[in-house]
Amino acid sequence: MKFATRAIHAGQEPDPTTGAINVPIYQTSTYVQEEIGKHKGYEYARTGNPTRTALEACLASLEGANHGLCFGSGLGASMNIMHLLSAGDHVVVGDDVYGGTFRLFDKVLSRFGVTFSWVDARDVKNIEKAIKPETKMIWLETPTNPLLQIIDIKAITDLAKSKKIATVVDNTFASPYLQNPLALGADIVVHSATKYLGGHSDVVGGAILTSDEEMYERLKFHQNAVGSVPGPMDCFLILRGVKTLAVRMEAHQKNAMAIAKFLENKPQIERIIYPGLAAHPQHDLAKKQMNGFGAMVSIVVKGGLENANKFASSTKLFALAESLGGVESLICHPVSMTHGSIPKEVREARGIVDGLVRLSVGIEDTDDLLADVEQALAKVPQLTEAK
Ligand code: P1T
Repeated sequence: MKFATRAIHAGQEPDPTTGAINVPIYQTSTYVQEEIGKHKGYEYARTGNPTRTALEACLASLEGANHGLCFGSGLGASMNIMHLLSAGDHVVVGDDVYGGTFRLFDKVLSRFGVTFSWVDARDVKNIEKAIKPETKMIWLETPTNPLLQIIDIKAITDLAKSKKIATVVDNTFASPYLQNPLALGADIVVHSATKYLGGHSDVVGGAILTSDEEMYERLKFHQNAVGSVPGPMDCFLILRGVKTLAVRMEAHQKNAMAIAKFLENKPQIERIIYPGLAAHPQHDLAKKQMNGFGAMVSIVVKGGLENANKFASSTKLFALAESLGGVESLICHPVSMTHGSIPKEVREARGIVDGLVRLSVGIEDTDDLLADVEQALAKVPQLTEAK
């Protein structure tokens, strides 16, 4: 079956008791057993819940994975993956990642004796150089948050396999509709389901997908043992969102391309970053490993914070808020919002500067979004020289 069909049907048989077309919200914490040791496959809802099972099966199908596991947030899913590691293990991480991932690794996991090397993952040689005897994992995001770098998944997983190192790809920005890292050699895919999977900015969730049996058993053990599972209502909402993922992503990226083209070469803008523009340094790689370019657009406004703020506070349809991937357009200032936990000198060295503004382009009418961006840009003074 093709993607759009799997998004609607995978893991979602009509309810055997009532015929309900949608998987019910099994709002229960426990399940009655017939006699000691005899039950219907569910004992306690941290360990398993049928609404969650349906979501896990659906997402696994969309990523081409044998197994799926869902969590109460994207970071909950990421932490569950990190439980594969022990004190003394080392991880090589692409240096442009969601600020919360940086915080989890740098401020939490480092206290447990796991060490990290942050490298520019656009060049596989940087990954290779950072590998040590104790390296157990390579962690990548692509496209990255917020600079929309494209990382060569195949080149890195080839290297990782030759050294028996696991590769994890955070596929949140692409969604499984646009990119399937397992097919490119990754061992584990992680998603913030809060974003395109849920798609309506009404739920926080996370997911892990893998076809590696041994890793799956360990990840499942920790899902139950550590316990950051999602509730059934949240699983239902994500399942409902996923049904329209294919049509939403098409609409999202059509709008994103229009916005990116409009913003290209505007005098108030120092830099525009969208993988779909021929000027993007990894445009060809994006074409090769993705089925589209996504709907995140980042820009550096000339004049730093002051003008970035003028722009971000002048849009009317693009709401100034964290998060992304919902039907409604959002605008975010990474320095003060999503990436605020990264020390100033570190983030500036990585290109996360005060003038950077990130757009999550929604699925409203293209002309309305263009008009909104145009009127907001008109409020930004045109500087004769960039600060
Ligand atoms: O928010 P949560 O569901 O826990 O997901 C964390 C996460 C993981 N990976 C990526 C690539 C992400 O972008 C996020 C969350 N990001 C935002 C909230 C944001 O505005 O960028």
